[in-house]
Amino acid sequence: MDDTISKPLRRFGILVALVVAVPIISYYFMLQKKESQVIVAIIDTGIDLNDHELVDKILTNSGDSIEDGIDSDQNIYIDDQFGWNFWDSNADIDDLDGHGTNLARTIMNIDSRVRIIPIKISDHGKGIRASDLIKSLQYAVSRGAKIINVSFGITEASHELDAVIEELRAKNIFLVVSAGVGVPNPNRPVLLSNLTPQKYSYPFVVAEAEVDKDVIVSNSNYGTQIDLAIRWKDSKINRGSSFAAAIFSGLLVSEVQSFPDSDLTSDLVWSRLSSRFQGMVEQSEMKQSRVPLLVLE
Ligand SMILES: [Ca+2]
Ligand SMILES: [Ca+2]
Repeated sequence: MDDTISKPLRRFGILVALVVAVPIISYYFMLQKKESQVIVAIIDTGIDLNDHELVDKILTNSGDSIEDGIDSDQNIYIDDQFGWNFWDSNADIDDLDGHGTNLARTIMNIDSRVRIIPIKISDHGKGIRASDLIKSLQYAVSRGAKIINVSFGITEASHELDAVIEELRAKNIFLVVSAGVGVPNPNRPVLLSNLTPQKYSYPFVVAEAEVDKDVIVSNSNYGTQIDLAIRWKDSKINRGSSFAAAIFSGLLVSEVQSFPDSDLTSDLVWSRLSSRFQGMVEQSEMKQSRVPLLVLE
């Protein structure tokens, strides 16, 4: 082969390859970067540390990632490399119950482009204190959460929570809350105006709709606070409004992914999702107060 022709040709070929490849590779890494940006805090029973798929999705706190007994980032939580356990006041966020783990799996099932902050507020969902809810929400904000999932409600109220909820609103951090079933008796639904944080207007309060009837499940708590009901048939997702909330958190992840560089407000996200509503459903205890239905296909 004549080297005087092939050399410039080879160089030209390499140049073309670079011109084509570099933007593709950059775009790929840009997508990877953006796709890992939606931070979801799950305030619940923690996360199963044996579930490697989930553990890979936990957001590491780079400011205090070494277990050395030193609060390196001086946020008062010692060695909070993953999250914090407000129930036991330590950094152990392992889930002994399974509820928090299943919430995380549900969110990932809807959209896996997440980083999770596991915040443990109870071992088995009982005895949750308002003061810990406040600290949990503040912790989620400090770690950069865009979405906070709260699949429980408490009867203890606290005016200190008003300011925290207002902070979430001001910062466009979405708070997703389940309607839940009766507290303390799951068969005796309560008015949501008696439950925290359901009674606030800012959170998205999500209920579970019956699979085959246009009604919210009969043991659901009730009130005008419910923003929507979700219906799903997928047997991989547990029943209960805890998981309706997690589904909605997952849908919000997708919405945030669609607006990676903007301050997406709850009003905008609501108007975008409302195009997917499929009619209205009744509440068993308050038939005059119907809510929009979202069906998970
Ligand atoms: Ca710390
Ligand atoms: Ca440390």
